[in-house]
Amino acid sequence: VEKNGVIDRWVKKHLVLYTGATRHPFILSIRDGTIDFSSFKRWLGQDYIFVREFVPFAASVLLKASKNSDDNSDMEVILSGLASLSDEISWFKQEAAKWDVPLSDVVVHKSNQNYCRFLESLMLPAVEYSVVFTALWAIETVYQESFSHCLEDGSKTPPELLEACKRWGSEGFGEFCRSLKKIVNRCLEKAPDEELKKAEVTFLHVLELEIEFWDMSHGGP
Ligand code: HMH
Repeated sequence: VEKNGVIDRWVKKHLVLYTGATRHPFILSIRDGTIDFSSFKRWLGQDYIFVREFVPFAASVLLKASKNSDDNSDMEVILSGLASLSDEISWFKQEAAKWDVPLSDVVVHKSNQNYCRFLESLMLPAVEYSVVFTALWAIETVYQESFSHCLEDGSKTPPELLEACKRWGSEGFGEFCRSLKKIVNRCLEKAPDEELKKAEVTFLHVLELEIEFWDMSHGGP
């Protein structure tokens, strides 16, 4: 049995916000089959833009791992994440063609812009490894927890959306997220108080940005 780490404490402490991000009405509408496909198409176009920005962010975490990490396996975990992002970009293009979403002229929504700007701020060399790793873990885990919920027994996810849900809801991606969590817990264990505080604020910021991203997809302002 794994010893409870910092992450489990934070998730408990901020459970309302965490649940807001991982059980959003957009996700619940996929799970109960009531989703409006135009919402899904909006999400698809915007998330493609997001993922393209997420690649350099993940690469910046890789760079920090190569410089700061005291564990060689960190780099391999991030590298495998980067490799699946290559696959993910191809998937987005294929999926967009299927749904008639023209990726070349997606207008970037304000919430998406905010999120991408936040990622950019984290790419600065001065931002600590434990802080950026917390963000990486949170970003991936919100999607894992959300989409795996749409695959659980009793869900009425439309067959057209199963592939999207499996991309992030599958056991393989779950395993990846658990590897990320172990690394974050290890980093945070050793972090000075001030850095720990920064990482916690970053975690909360990711949750807020994820909620706004779902709101945007769901048809919010
Ligand atoms: C907005 N958050 C958002 N998009 C994603 N693709 C992920 C997380 C997971 O990579």
